Amino acid sequence: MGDDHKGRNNKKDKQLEQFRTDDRDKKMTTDQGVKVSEDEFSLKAGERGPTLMEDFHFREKMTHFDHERIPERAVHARGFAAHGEFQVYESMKEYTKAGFLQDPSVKTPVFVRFSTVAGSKGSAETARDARGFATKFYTEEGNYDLVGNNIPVFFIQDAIKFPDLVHSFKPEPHNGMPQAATAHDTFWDFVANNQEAAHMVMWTMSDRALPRSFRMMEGFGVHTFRFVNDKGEAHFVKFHWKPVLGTHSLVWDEAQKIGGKDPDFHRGDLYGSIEAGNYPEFELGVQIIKEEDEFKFDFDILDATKLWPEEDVPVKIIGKMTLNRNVDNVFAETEQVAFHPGNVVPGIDFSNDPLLQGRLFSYTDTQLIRLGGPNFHELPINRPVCPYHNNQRDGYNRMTINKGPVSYHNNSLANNTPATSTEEEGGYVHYQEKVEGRKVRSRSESFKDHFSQAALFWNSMSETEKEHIISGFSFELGKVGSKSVQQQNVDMFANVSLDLAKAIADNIGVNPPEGGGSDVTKTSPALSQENTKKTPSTRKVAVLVSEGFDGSEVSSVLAALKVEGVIPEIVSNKLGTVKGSDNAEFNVDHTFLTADSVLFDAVYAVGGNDVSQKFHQDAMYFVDEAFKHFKPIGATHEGKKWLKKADLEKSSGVILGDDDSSEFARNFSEAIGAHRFWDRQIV
Ligand code: HDD
Repeated sequence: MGDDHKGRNNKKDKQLEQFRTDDRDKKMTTDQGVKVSEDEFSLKAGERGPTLMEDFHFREKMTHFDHERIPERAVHARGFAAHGEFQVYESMKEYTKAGFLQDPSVKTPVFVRFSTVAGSKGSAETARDARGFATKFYTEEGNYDLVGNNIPVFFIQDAIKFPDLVHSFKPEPHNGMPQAATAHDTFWDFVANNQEAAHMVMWTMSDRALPRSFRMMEGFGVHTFRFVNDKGEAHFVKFHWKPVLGTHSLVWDEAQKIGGKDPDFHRGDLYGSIEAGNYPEFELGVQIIKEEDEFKFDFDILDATKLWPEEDVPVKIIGKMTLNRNVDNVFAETEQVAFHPGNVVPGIDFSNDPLLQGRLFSYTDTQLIRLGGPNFHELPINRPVCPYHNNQRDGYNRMTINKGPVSYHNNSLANNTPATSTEEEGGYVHYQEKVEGRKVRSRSESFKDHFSQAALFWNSMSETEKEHIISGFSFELGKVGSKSVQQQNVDMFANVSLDLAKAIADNIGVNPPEGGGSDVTKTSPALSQENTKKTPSTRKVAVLVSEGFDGSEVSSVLAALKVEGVIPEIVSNKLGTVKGSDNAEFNVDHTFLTADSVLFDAVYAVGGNDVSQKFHQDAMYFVDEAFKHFKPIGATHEGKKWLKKADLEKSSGVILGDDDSSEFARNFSEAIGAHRFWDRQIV
C-alpha cells in the first residue's frame, strides 16, 4: 500500500512534516546543539566526589525531565487519536455555505480524538462512561471542530452546572476514590438532586457506555447548531457520526475484566486496525429543522438533554470520514490537540442552547492552563492549513516571527492590513438572529420535562437491553453507601418506568417506589442497538490449538473466516509454533497467560492430539467465559470436550463441526456476524 493511501501527503500532513524529526542514526547534542561526549556519568570532582553544577548536559537533561508533564484535561483526560480524511457525498449548498461541505471531490484532512470522560490519563479504557468523539476538520476556511460524545444528550442543561457535575463524578475529594467510575455516592446524589440528568443517565447505564471499539460507536454533536447558506438562510442542525461497522458494545462483566487484562483495549484496537489497513469509517449525518418549525416539537430544541427522534427528523447521510493514519507522537499530537466547539467556519453557526454558550467560554480557558499560554494554536497539530494573520502578539512560547512595526488596527503604515474580509470574501458574519429579553437567571418552562425522553429511550430498548440497564443501575447504586441516596434515585427513576425502578429497588434492598410511572408509550427504533448493522468484519477470534491438530481442516476454516474479514489469532500453551497434520504449522500469537477470553469476540475450540490436563483446564475456562459473555463458539474435535456444561452444545451460537469444514466455517462466520446470543441470558 502506497504512502498516499495512509493519508500521507494531504495538506495537514505536509504541514506536520516540517516539524517531524527522526533522531535515529544521528549524533546526540544538547538542546543548544553542542555534541555530547558522555551520557552515563555526571561530571564529578573525583570518581567518588560530588557532581558539579557546571555539568550543563546533566542540568539540561534533568530539568527537561522534571518539566515533562503537563496538566491532564479536566475531563476527557484518557484519550486516543488518529488522522484521516472527510469527503462529502453531495453538495450541501442548499443548507450551508461551509466550503468543506460543497464539493464531493475535496478531501478535508481531519484529526479525531476519542476519550473516556471521568477517568485520569492512565485509567482503564473500558470503564462505564460516555465517550468523547472530537473531530478537527482542517478546512480551507479555517479549523472546524465538532466536539461531541457517543451519547446524543447531556447531563445538564446549563453550563453553570458543569463544575458541579464533574465534581460529583470525579473521585471523592476526601479519599480520592473511585477512579473512572460513577458508582459512588456523590454522583448519584447529584443525579437525584439535579433531575435533568435523567435522560443521559439512562444512556450511561445502557450498553452505549460500554463500546466494543471506538470504531463501533456513534458520535453526536449533541447541541443544536445552525447551518447558514449563501443567501443568509438558516436551518437548525444536529450532527451525527454513524460507524460503518455498526454500533456495538461489551457486556459489563467483560468490560470490567478487560480493564485489568488490557487497560489499553480501545487504543490498541484503533491503533492496530489502522496499522492493519482496516481503516475505521464513519458517515456524517445531519438532522435539519427549518427555523419556522422551532416550536413544533414536544421538547425544546435548544435543550441539550433532548434528542430529535430519528423517525421524526430523519438523519440525512452527507459524507464519510476515514481514519487512515496513526499519530507519530502521542504527546505532540494527541495530548497537545486543543478542541473548541467555538471553532466554526462560515456556514456553521451557534444556537442559544445555554450549555453550548457556556462551553464556548470553557475550552479556551482550559487550554490556557493546560498548554501554558495563548499561543497553543501554533502547535503543529492545532495550526490551520489555510493562511492566518492578525494582530495578536507575544505571550509564552510565541513561535511565529511577525515582521514589521504594525500590530494594530486601524493603521495606515501597513495599508490597514491585515485587512478584514466582507462576507462575500469569506469573512465570518454571525447569523443575525433577533434576540430580545430581560436579564434573568432562570430556566425556560420548556426545559422542565426531564422524564419523557428518558422513557422514550427505555421504551425503545429490547428486553436484553432493558436487563442490562437494570443491572447497570443495580451495580452503580449497589456501590452507593447512603440509603437515602439510593432511595431518592429509585423514586426518581420511577418517573421513567415503574418496572425499572421496582427492579432496582429489589436488587439494592430499598423500598419500591410509592408512585411514579410514565405515560410515554412512544418508541424510537433507531435508539436500540439491536437494530444496528452486524458483520463479522474485523471481529477477533481466538483459535485454541495444541500439537497434532487437524491441519487441513483448521487451515481451510481460517482461510474461509479471513475472507469474511474475521481476524483469527492462535492461542496455545506455549509461544513459538504449533504443528498439525498435513504439514500445517501456525505461529502462536498468544498463550493462556498472555491472552484471555474477554479480549476476543469469539472462540474457535480446536485442540489437537496432544492436550495436557492443564491445557484442558485453561481451554475450558476460556470457552466457558466466552459462553457467559454470549459470544459465538465454534468447536471441532477435542475442542468439543471443552463445552463442559451438559447443555452448552445445544445453546445458540455454539457451532459444532467435524465432517464438513466449509459448512462449519459458513455457520461459524454467520454466528460471528451475529455477535452475541442473548437468549443464553438467565434472568
Ligand atoms: Fe466538554 C473536553 C465533549 C460539555 C468543558 N468535552 C471535552 C472533550 C470532549 C467534550 C469530546 C475532549 C476533547 C479532546 O479530546 O481534547 N463536552 C463535550 C460534550 C458536551 C460537553 C459533547 C455536551 C454537549 N464541556 C461541556 C461543558 C463544559 C465543558 C458544559 C463547560 C462549560 N470539555 C470542557 C473542558 C474540556 C472538555 C473542561 C476539558 C479539556 C478540554 O476541554 O480541552 O473545557
